[in-house]
Amino acid sequence: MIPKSHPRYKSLILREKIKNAYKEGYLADSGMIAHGRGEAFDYLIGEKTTPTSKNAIKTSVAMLLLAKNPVLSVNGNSTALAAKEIVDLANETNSKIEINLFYRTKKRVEIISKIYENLGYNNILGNDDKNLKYIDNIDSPRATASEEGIYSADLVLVSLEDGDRAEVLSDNGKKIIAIDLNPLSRTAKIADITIVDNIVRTIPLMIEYTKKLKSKDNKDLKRIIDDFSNENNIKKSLEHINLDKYN
Ligand code: PTJ
Repeated sequence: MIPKSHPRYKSLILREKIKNAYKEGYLADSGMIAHGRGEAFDYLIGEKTTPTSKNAIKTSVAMLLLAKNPVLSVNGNSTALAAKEIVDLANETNSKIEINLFYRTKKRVEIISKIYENLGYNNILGNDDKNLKYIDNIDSPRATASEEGIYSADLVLVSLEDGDRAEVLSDNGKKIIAIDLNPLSRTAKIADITIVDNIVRTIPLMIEYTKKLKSKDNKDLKRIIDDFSNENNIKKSLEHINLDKYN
């Protein structure tokens, strides 16, 4: 039992979630290493959503609301940390949810499907092996894509993954939103919008922004996107990770 008074309470609770997900059999063992990497970057940005990331979050929501077939791609880590919020975001933005795993096993896919089902989300994609398609040029099980989901999506939100998938999806004409605490990851650099923030803070804020932006017309949403530069966003995010905080 972690005492609430512990100065690192929030961080320790997230570790518990990650550990439990591993014990329940749906988090990859490497997922614990990935979480540790994320923790280190989160520490450096001060474990708060920066104004820069808030703007990236707002712009992401504008993009989601304008997309024709947006898909939220989930893996073991994102499910362990934010499954309920991901379902709420999918419902608010009319997005689909698709399981896409680097360390894909039948058992992990089954457990993750069940988690979303238990949250009342019955249309999870990416779990029907027989009907999956494969995206060319991805040399890992992450190439899987359901026909009605990632394969035909115009926008894919990827989180807590780094590698070659974002690049290939982008080459296939899809817009990419990445949630990644590491602003220097391959995925972060390729994405159209990179949210350098912890997924546990990002998704609730995306839901808040969706409620605010839903009533705007398309022209206003487009303007938000036109005013955004991901290059500047990443540069500013790097500036937040300055090592002068020791004062
Ligand atoms: O569930 P699977 O089989 O698809 O496997 C998933 C893992 C996470 C094991 C796999 O995608 C992986 O190895 O990821 P990487 O290459 O370590 O990348 C994870 C990225 O997510 C890193 O850049 C981390 O900094 C970042 N990250 C970790 N935790 C968080 C995070 N970003 C946002 N919020 C977090 N809580």
